Amino acid sequence: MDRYIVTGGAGFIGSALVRTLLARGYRVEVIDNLATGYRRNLDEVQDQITFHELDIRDYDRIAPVIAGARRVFHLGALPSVPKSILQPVPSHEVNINGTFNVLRAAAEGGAGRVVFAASSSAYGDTEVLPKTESMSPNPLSPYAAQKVLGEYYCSVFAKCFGLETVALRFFNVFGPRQDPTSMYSGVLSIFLTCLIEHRSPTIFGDGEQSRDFTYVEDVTELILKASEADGVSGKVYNAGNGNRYTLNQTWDLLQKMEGVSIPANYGTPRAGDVRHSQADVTAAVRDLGHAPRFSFEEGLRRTLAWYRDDLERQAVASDSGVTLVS
Ligand code: UD2
Repeated sequence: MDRYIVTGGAGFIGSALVRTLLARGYRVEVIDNLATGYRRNLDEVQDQITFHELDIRDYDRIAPVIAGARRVFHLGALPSVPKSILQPVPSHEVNINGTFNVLRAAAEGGAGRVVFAASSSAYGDTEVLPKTESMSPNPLSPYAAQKVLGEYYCSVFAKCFGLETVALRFFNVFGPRQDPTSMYSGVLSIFLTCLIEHRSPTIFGDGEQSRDFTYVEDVTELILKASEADGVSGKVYNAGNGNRYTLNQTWDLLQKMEGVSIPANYGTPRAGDVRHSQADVTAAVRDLGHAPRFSFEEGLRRTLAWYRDDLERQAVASDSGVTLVS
């Protein structure tokens, strides 16, 4: 049976993709070193997958797993713009050397198409919105530069080594299982847990920066489409929703949804931050059949419900003395 590899499959987007693939009846193998992902993200599907606790920096160990796979979804990365500024070495090693290793393993091992998780941060600040793939990259952080180089490597592997590749620039993906506990966590995971616990979030800067927040299931569907579409190898596509909301609008919306009033705190702007982000999805719709289904509000509702259930699960587990080991 054909094998589908997901690097970073214990992460929040990767574990959602694993579920999407399993729902299609595919045989799924995960490569993850659990640096930022968690085994618990795969809890109820663990019997249906093969889990390889491996680091993508270790070519010799990942190569045999990737060899011969029908599709490789390369989502393994050290995310976060600020983390890449504070700790550029590990993020370089994982995001650049690790990506090279995955592509090399796929090319040398005769694997099928690799779909790479690139980033909307590639654009930096542009004068024009929405952002289209024809704009020149303008990375503002090591993380953004690493993701742009990953795209270049994808296209070069397609040109020079005959490996099929597609890079998708993810635009601020959110949804269930996004880890809210780190200082580098995605802003919506932080906002949603603050909302549930009636705490004020800290907004970095004036809150007028905007993002194209994209619900995770729309992204996993697009990843699947990108893995099968004809005539797209070597190309780069936006994986966004096409809308944008400022952080102030977003926090207001969440308070209205819950019927509460919790003023946010404001802190200093974050280094490396992009001011505005919004995807032009024309090319993804045309070439890949992208069809986002979830409005921002619907995505927020689903994610909020998931965090609420998860907090209750954790409370029950701690009352019963069970330790949730990640
Ligand atoms: C970037 C990419 C995104 C993805 C991600 C991976 C852009 C536009 N987006 O996300 O596509 O690759 O990196 O890490 O580059 N913020 C607060 N308070 C908080 C946390 C964040 O105000 O507690 C702000 C932060 O300063 C930023 C916005 O919220 O302006 C979004 O931050 P984020 O860390 O969720 O994602 P971002 O945009 O760096």
